[in-house]
Amino acid sequence: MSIVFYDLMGRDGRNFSPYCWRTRLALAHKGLAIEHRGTPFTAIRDVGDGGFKTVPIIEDGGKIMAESFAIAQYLEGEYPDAPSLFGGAAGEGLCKFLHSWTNSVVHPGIADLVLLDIYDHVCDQDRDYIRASREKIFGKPLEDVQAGRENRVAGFRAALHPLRLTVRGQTFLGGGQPNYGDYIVFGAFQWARAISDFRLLEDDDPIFGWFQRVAGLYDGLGQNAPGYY
Ligand SMILES: N[C@@H](CCC(=O)N[C@@H](CS)C(=O)NCC(=O)O)C(=O)O
Repeated sequence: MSIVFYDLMGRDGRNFSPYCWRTRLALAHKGLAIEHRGTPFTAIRDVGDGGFKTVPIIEDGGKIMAESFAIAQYLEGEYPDAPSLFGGAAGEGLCKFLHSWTNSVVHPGIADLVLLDIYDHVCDQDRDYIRASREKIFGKPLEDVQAGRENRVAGFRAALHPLRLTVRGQTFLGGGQPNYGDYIVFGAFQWARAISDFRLLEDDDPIFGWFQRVAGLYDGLGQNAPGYY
C-alpha cells in the first residue's frame, strides 16, 4: 500500500516547500511508493482531523503525522530493511545539526532573496494569506524585503563556505552516498529553484555541482520537477 504524501502545491504544479522536499527524497531513498497529494497552504487545515498547521504530512496505514524530522525518524524505524537515511545514531545526530543549521541560517538567507517570487508562485487561493502572513513576519511589504537582493547575494554565498568546503571534497554530505543530511540542505535550494530565476549560486560553485548531483538522484526526481534551472 502506498504512503500518502501531502506536499505543498503552488501554481503550475510547482512543489516548492523545502521541508516537503526533504520528505519526498527520504521516501524515494527508502524506495517507498507514494500517493502524492498537492496541497495549497490554505488547504493544510483540511488534512486529517484538521489539526495540522504545516506540511509535509504523511499517512501510512492508520498513522498520520507531520514534522519532517519526525517523519524521517519514523521511516527509518518502520522500514529498517530499506536503505538507511541516517546510517546509525551518530549520523542521525549530525543530521539534527544540519536540520538546525538549514532552518536557522540557510532558510532565512534565502527567504529575503526570493520572498516576492514565492508570492508570485502560490496558488490563487493562497495569495492573500501569504502576503498578509509573510508581511507580518518580515514587518514590511514583500517587495521591500526582496529589493536589493543583487547586493545581498554575495553575503549569502559567503555564509555557505563550510558547505562548499565539504562538497568540494566529497560527493555527498553523506560521503560517497547521499543520506538524509543531503536532503535537508538540498530542499532549501530546490525551494528557490522552483519559484525563482534569481541565481543563488554561481554555475562553477561546488555547491551548485552538489545540488545537481542530488537533483539527479532517483531518476532525476529533483531535476525533473518544475523549476527555473
Ligand atoms: N517544522 C516543520 C516546518 C514545516 C513548514 O514550515 N512547512 C511550511 C511549508 S514550507 C508550511 O506548511 N507552512 C504553513 C503556513 O505557513 O501556513 C517541519 O520540519 O516539517
